Amino acid sequence: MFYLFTHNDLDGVGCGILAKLAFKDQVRIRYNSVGGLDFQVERFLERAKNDDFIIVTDLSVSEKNTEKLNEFYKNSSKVKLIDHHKTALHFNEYDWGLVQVEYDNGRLTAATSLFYEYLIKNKQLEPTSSIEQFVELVRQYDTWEWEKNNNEAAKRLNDLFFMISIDDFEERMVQRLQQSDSFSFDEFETKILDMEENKIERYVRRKRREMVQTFIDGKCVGIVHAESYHSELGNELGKENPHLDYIAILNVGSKKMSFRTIQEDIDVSEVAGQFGGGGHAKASGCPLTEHAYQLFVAEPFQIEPMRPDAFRNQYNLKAAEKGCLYQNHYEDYIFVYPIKEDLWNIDRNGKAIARSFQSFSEAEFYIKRYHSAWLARDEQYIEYLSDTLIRTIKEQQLLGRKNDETLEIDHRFISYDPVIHPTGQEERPFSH
Ligand SMILES: [Mn+2]
Repeated sequence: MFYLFTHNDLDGVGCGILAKLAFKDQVRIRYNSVGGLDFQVERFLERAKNDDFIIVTDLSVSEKNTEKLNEFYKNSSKVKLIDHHKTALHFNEYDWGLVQVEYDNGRLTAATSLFYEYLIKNKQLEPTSSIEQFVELVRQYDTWEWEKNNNEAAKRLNDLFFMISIDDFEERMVQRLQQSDSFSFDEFETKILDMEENKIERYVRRKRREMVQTFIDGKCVGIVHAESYHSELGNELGKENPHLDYIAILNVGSKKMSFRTIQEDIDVSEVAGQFGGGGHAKASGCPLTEHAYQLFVAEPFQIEPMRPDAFRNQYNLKAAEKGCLYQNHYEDYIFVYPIKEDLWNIDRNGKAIARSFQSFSEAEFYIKRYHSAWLARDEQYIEYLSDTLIRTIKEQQLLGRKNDETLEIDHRFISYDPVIHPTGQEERPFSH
């Protein structure tokens, strides 16, 4: 009998599906969390028979179990551990360890892809194009390569995995891969995936209006409270707000928070590390400690959420040659305009700020990051332009009055229109 101990995420269950395809009813599979594996392996080793073959995929065993597995291997040669995590590379010291982080061409491996190649090499599984497609979707999802390649099917496979039970998922996939020439979702799966996608979209749209931005520890952070869809939320908010260093997603109920970034130079595992958490450079998490609560919940509580940029404008358009207007909660009017090619200025409440920018996006980055402003609606833009125009005319008139001689008077108008004198008195220069 084969015994497979594997992770309970998509990559781990991918290995389970391959094992079912290869060994049929000659395999027992246990899906484990990272913390639950060692107990299961230990229990197995207490009862194992000599002809049992134990395979561990996508997870590492403890030092103690490593010793025990090595003993078991010496007697039977029936042990294999296959993993793709850097932290597991030391298992390669053993004959039964197979740990590889990336392929020769630089692409990242997944446990499912390594296990697939292992089974084929051992002639325990016939390669087919549907299995190959499935394995590649799992690999792309597990390594985040799907994002770069915009591989929606990989993302949807993982969504489906979380929408139905592991048993149901395993059964569906095994059947599909045995019967179909190429991998695709069936009608039912497509339907529930579409529904889920709409639901996520609505959720993200709502959350977008709740995000506040502030500086914490010198980093510009977007903060949002959410219970679910952290990946989608972090991703969308990050892409929409490139002026933010990272997004913090808080769940006060479970006293946890997670961090996401799309910035090359930001490592959010460092941020999580400060509060006793960890993770990857682009996605991490930590407990919501009292200190973190102060910084991320209590202090930003007064801040009004950022508003999204106006999106139905005809006149106030980003990067317009005639300039465009931004607004914030402090009632600042921020006007961005080019003064020549590759040189943009910003006026804040009618005063030019002390520096200029080499591109519109650089100027916008500054406005959003340091003034928490959004693109104003057309109505505000027109009001701003007309106010500015009137003020300019008035200023010129005041100036003109001071140098009366230089002012050219058009008698046709003046004879009809009363003129307001700078003293405030109305005067009619020509009485008839
Ligand atoms: Mn994995």
